[in-house]
Amino acid sequence: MNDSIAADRQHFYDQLGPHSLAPLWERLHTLVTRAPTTPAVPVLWDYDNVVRPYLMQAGRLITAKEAERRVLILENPGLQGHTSVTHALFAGLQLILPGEVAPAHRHAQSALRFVIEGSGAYTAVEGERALMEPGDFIITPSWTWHDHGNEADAPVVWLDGLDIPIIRLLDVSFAEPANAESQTEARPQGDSLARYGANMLPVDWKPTVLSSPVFAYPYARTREALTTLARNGDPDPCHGHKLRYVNPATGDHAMPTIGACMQVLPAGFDTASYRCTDGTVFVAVEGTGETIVGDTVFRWKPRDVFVVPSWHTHRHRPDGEAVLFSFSDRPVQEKLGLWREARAGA
Ligand code: GTQ
Ligand code: FE2
Repeated sequence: MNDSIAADRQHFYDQLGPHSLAPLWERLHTLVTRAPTTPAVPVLWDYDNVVRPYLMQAGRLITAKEAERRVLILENPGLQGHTSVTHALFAGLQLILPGEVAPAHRHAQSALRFVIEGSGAYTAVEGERALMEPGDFIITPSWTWHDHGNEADAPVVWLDGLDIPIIRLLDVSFAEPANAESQTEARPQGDSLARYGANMLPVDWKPTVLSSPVFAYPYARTREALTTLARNGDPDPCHGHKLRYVNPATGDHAMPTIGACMQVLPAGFDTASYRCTDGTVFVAVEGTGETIVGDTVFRWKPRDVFVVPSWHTHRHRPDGEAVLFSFSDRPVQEKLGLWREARAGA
C-alpha cells in the first residue's frame, strides 16, 4: 500500500468519527481472535508482607461503618482503573476489626467470601448468621440482605469475590441499604446447613432461585472430604484432588455467575500443564509451592492470592502437600456454551 492510499484512508477514517461511524476492517483482527487474548496479566499478592500491613493501616484510617465496606481492591495491573481482578470478576480483601459492623444492604451483584485470617466474625445472610473460620466459603447471592460483624478480639480478614464487572457489562446494577445496621435474626445459626446441606432436602421443597440454599460451607467439612479423597484414589494429572462447591438442589455451581473449588495437591505431585477459558483467582490455603503461568513463576505460601488469566497455560509444583482455593466465571461461560479447556499434549 502506498503512502497516498494510506493517507486517503486515514482522512476517510477521521471523517467517520464525528458521525459515530468506524471501519470494522481496522479492528476485526483484535476482536475475533483465533484464541482468547486478555488484557489481564498473571499477578500474585503477598499477603503477610505486603497486603496485610496496608490492610491494617486502612484499619487505623477508616472505620468499617464509614467505609461501608473496608476493602482493598485486588486490581489486575493489566486492567488498571477497571476495579477487576480478571476481566469478568472483582476481588478484594475485607478487614473487620473487633466490635465493628459492616451495615446491612443488598445488591444485584453476587459475592463470595473466603476467610483468610481470624475467627469470630460473622456474615448474616437473609437473617441467618454464619460464624467465619479460616478456609470457610460463604456466599451472598444476588439481592440477598447481608451484613458483617466482628464480636471477637482480633481482626478478621476475608477475600471477597464479586461479579461486579459482569453486572457492569450488562448494566443491571440495583442496590439498597437496609433500614437497620444489622439484620434481626430470622433463623438460628446452622439452620440452612442442616436443612439443605446434609445430603437431604426438606420434603416437597423446590428451589425458586439459581443460587444455593446453603450459604456457608465450613472448611472443616471441605478438608475432611478432600483428605478422604486423597487417601482413596489417584489425583487428576492437572488438578490433583479437586472438588467444586455446589448448589445441593441442582448440582450446579453455588451461584450462577461465580464458581469456586478447593483442591489438594499431594506432596511431590507436580501437575501437568493445563489451560482453560475462565480466568481464575487462586488462594493458597495450606502448604507452600509454586505455580508456573507461561513464563512467570509465582512462589506462594498460605494466604497469598494469585491470578491465572484466561487461556494461560499453567502448572502447580507444591513443596509438600498443599491446598488451593479458587474461583472464576466458569458458570457463566458454561451456560453460554463457551467454556473450553486444554490439557498438556491435547
Ligand atoms: O461485603 O457486602 O468487596 O457489597 C464489595 C461490595 C464487599 C460486601 C465488597 C460489597 C461487599
Ligand atoms: Fe455487599
